[in-house]
Amino acid sequence: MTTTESAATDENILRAAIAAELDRTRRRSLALTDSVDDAELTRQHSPLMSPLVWDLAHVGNQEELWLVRDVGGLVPLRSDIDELYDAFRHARADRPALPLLNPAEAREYVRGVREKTLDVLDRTPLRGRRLVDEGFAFGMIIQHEQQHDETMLATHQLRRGEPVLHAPAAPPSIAPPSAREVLVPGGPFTMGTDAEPWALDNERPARTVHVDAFHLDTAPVTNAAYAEFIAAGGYDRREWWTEEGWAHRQRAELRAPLFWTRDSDGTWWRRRFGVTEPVPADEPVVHVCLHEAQAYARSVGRRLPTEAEWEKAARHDPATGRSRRHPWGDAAPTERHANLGQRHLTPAPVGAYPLGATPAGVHQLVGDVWEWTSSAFTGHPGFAAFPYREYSEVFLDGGYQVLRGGSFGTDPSMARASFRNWDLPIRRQIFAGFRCARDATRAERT
Ligand code: AVJ
Ligand code: FE
Repeated sequence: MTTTESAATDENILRAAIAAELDRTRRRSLALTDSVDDAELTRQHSPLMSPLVWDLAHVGNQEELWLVRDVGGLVPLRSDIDELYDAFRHARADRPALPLLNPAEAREYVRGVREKTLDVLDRTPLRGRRLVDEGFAFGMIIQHEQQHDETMLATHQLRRGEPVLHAPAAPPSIAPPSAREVLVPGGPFTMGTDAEPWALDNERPARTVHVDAFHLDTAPVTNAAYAEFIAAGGYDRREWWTEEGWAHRQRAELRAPLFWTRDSDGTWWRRRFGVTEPVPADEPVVHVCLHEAQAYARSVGRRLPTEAEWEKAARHDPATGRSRRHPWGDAAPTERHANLGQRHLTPAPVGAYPLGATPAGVHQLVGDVWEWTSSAFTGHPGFAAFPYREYSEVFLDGGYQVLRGGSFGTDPSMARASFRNWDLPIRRQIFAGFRCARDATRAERT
């Protein structure tokens, strides 16, 4: 084969991979929306969330805007509905009152858009223009749909009624971490990325960041540990809360993680996708806000890691000095590395993924629960919005906090350890937990 022919072959392999990812993603969206009836699709299950039917048509609309119209240069299927599905025009709470596509229309719309997208994919060169280079725009739209799928999963968790989602139980703990924490030595590492083809704008550019030595917990904080915090009066000990956290704790009358209830003999129960069950002791705690995470950390004499600390622990390879894709290395995650992609409907117990640990022995950084960090969502130095300001830029320095690592509901297409998520410090409906860190002593720093 000539060089030109082999480049064409590579491009066709990439096209086939993109088509498969688009299809895999759409199956998830349809499973999340086919599992409830039309009344439940159009109802608002919580003022924090959109009706599921809005999310479905919105992912189709974003796909139409970027892939059909921008990349493909085709005429709109439905330019009349752009306004309805523009997340910045209508707050989530107001969306049920809009003249939205009904479930049958929304399904037909996303199907029609997808048909055009696949034509565009077939005839678009996947290089030459930054938007399409290495399939970026397709990767961006796949990740966008998967992010809404995780949001829809959170809507399912808020919904009342009989369970409609089913999945095998998460794997058991097979090799818990051998130590409670590890010392991450001080020094520089490469934060962010220039090399990941599907990395989003807020992960770029790569740059060198110095991180002082610190200790990081080898596992996220478990339900058992969190229940001890509650039993020790954690929600009433003002001294463990930040000022902002205490004000929120009072206002919102926080007393336990979202979805927890206590029965008369003191046992904690949780509601999970319509099933009420005892809180499992050794799973990472989930559905806590930043303020609860910070109060817990202070109660045990610790703190949350900064975003840079979290990323260094997850990516820096002291042997080569490189930052890797994942805590375990550069290989793509398998079901033995991390609890991702809604394969299970819970976080897995600590010790379920020894293969996914870092060489230093930090477990479950990726998957299970998003981890709150102590860092506000800001742009990396040199940040430039691409391809649109509304993905990241409008949220920078806007009071949002960074979460890292992905949850059991996060798709593997976002499992790279440079991926950044963000939300308001008070949010608890997302699948968020945390792990603790502490400063190294002076002696440990040298
Ligand atoms: C990255 C999860 C914070 O849901 O607000 C979806 C993702 N952006 N549509 C969000 C997003 C546009 C975003 N998060
Ligand atoms: Fe969106």
